[in-house]
Amino acid sequence: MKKTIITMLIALVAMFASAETYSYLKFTKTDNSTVAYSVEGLKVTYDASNVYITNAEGSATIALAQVKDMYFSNEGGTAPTVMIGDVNNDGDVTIADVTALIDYLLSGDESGINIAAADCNNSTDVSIADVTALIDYLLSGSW
Ligand SMILES: [Ca+2]
Ligand SMILES: [Ca+2]
Repeated sequence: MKKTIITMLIALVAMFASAETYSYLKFTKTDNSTVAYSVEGLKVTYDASNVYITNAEGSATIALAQVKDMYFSNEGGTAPTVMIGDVNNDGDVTIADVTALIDYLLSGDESGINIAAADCNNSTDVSIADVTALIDYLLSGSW
């Protein structure tokens, strides 16, 4: 029993000690975007519907319903993660993305298209070569 308490205390101390070295408090939202807040002067409060974040840079409010995850990190950055190949933005890379990509190349219509996910061969532009790369990925399972 004593051993358990000591172990818990060490874990707590380690937790606080490491928390002090982190530079950002980050939130992952339900749409998988992330926001980072500097821990400098950080104060976090919440009520039944929102999280209120105040730090040296200002303040922000996030609806609790939008919060998927909350954690400390040393990396800032607010760029949402992009799933390469998920051209139609439905969370999966399938043959439907090939269709969406071809439709886009033929029509030039970006509506409903995640253009950042369409550059499958990482060439910084979207062309027929990305269709080939996407089909290769679907057939082989690797980029
Ligand atoms: Ca998709
Ligand atoms: Ca490309």
